Amino acid sequence: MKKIVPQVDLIIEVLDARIPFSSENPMLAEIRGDKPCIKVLSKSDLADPELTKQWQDYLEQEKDVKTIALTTEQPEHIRDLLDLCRKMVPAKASSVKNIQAMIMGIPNVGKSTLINHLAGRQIAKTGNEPAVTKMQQRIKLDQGIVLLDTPGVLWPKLENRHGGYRLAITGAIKETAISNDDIALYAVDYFRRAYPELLIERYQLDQLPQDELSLLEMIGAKRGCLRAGGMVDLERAAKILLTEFRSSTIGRITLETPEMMERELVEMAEIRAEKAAKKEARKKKKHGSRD
Ligand SMILES: Nc1nc2c(ncn2[C@@H]2O[C@H](COP(=O)(O)OP(=O)(O)O)[C@@H](O)[C@H]2O)c(=O)[nH]1
Ligand SMILES: [Mg+2]
Repeated sequence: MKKIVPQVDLIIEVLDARIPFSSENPMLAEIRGDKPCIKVLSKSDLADPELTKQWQDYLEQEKDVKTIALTTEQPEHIRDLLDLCRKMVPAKASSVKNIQAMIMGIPNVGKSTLINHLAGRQIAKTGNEPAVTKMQQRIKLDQGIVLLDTPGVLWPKLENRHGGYRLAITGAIKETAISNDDIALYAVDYFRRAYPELLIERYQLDQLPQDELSLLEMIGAKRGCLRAGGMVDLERAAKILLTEFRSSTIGRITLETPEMMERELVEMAEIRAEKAAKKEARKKKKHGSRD
């Protein structure tokens, strides 16, 4: 990516509107330098519209960044992205020169679907499987825009445990060390606090229990996920909850807000500082014992 950036006029980063923070490339700000950037909030039909608006305002505070929320539910708006590309590169806006745009995003974020809509034909394979796009390719679009498609790569946000959970909840990561039950428990705990009314409505609950385990059990019981002896089958309850979140059957839900992002960035910085301090202390100790 570092090699390609100098050759392009513009960078298009495709983010999942439900997790604009956890699906972003944490290195992008550094890599792009002063190249203009469009952040596409994809699958916006699944996300909370109010929060999508909040995210757009927030992300556009960064210099040379514009955003656009898109969804395949409104394909007629997808090509607005091409107009925005031209606007973002004023030097070439009124010229016949091509605009070279690099497009990037984690697997499963909807990048191939977007490219196919922009091109008006089937170019990239789509699928609900991470990493379908493997090769880099150049795609010529209308309005003199050339897309440089890069393979979808997932940059591990190991530092932020919340990011791992949220990527797993949306299905962006399939093979994870976290069990389905834990993912669903994390999800239901967030829904309980952020979208209580959606849970009550969807699962016909009278009230919400205070802890996530009781809540997931209650949902499982409502759905008849019972094992012999009347115990709730948590694994099945977890599957139902995650499937219904991913299809937005529970409702339009966004898993993180700009405030949450800022808080977590502070936490991450603190953890990093703590680690560095410990390392320093160890070094000193080692050095000291040698003297
Ligand atoms: N609900 C919804 N699903 C979408 C949208 N765009 C893509 N998808 C689905 O997301 C999955 C991944 O899409 P794909 O384009 O292959 O993602 P890529 O890995 O980033 O290239 C597919 O099942 C698509 O049908 C959208 O706007 N809304
Ligand atoms: Mg793809």
